[in-house]
Amino acid sequence: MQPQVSIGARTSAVKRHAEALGFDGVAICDLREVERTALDDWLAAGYAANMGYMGRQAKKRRRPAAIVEGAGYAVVTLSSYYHHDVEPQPGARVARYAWGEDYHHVIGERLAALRAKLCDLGATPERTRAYVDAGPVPERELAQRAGLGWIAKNTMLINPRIGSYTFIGCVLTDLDLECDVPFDSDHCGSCNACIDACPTDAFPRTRVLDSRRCISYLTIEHRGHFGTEQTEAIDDWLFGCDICQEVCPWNGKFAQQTKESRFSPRTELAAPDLTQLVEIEETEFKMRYSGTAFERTRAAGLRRNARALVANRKS
Ligand code: B12
Ligand code: SF4
Ligand code: SF4
Repeated sequence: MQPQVSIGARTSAVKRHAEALGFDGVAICDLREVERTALDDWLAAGYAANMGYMGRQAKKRRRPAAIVEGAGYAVVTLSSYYHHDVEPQPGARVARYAWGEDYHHVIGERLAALRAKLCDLGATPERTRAYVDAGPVPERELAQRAGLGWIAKNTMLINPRIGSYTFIGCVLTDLDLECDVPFDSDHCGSCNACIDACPTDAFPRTRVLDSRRCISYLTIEHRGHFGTEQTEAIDDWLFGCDICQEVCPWNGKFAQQTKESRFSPRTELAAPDLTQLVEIEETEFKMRYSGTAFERTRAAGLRRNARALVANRKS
């Protein structure tokens, strides 16, 4: 049963609460079907590489209303993780999103508080669930639909106020809320800087990314060894890649320093010492990197990346 507060007052209360929790953007959309062909074509072309979960989740990604039974709305949030440059160790670059505490924890905590607010306002707890980069949620599409930005040529969701160095987080809910207007304009214009700058030509066309060629995929999601081509492709990137965001004029002008102290750069993440990583074992890896985004590669993946960087440095 939903309470007797007007839908407008309820929606404002949710948004005010999200802002107080530290989110840099919040908006609401409904969970009607996702435009089918983009995801299907992407999967059929093999652009998901070995991320088998993308195929397994496809049915729900296309039909987000099926993710949580009874949930018809998404409260979509943006959180900036941008931090000014940190001097990298020569030969080891790390993508900005991984410089501080694991965003799954930080944003997950904020989303849990937002979910609690939705439940206070009358949402059914079993029909109200939070997600950040986990589960079958088509996060960028929901953010675009909620009006938080456009899906740019580099496939990132760009918000015109703060750029693209943001995490998207969602709470899917059955609470009736007022939806925002989708962001239907495209502000890339004639710019092609990201496509031109990608060192591995990972964009077969604008707004489509072939993960098999993407340094972010290779260094984070790829399991197993690297061949020569993959070793060379990652160049000096130890974990992730930011090139197609660094060259974007919207980030140049509008990226905003994060307000979240837990995203402040830690030296062992933002400027790691390669020599300590080429032989790193699981126990030490856990001691050093528990609670950070690095956990995703485990010790074996980080070792592999570090060794590739050393090989690239020599060649
Ligand atoms: C798989 C994945 C990857 C893969 C593939 C990336 C890709 N471009 O598809 C790899 C490992 C390469 C990757 C890399 C990165 N990722 Co990633 N990734 C994801 C994940 C799990 C799924 C993305 C996906 O569905 N891809 C499939 C393609 C087909 O989907 P899509 O490009 O989003 O397009 C869909 C819709 O947007 C729509 N669409 C496309 N164009 C248009 C246009 C219009 C007008 C409309 C209406 C719809 C539409 O159709 C598609 C079908 O649904 C999401 C989290 C999530 N649950 O969604 C994070 C996510 C996209 N990643 C994120 C981040 C931060 C990164 C990196 C920056 C990390 C780094 N620095 O190394 C890089 C960026 C590389 C890049 N240019 O995309 C953030 C992006 C935040 C943002 N502001 O956009 C997300 C949202 C995670 C999060 N919760 O914050 N990622
Ligand atoms: S993250 Fe790096 S490798 Fe991947 S598409 Fe962007 S520039 Fe290319
Ligand atoms: S670099 Fe240019 S084309 Fe690429 S996302 Fe930014 S504005 Fe769009």
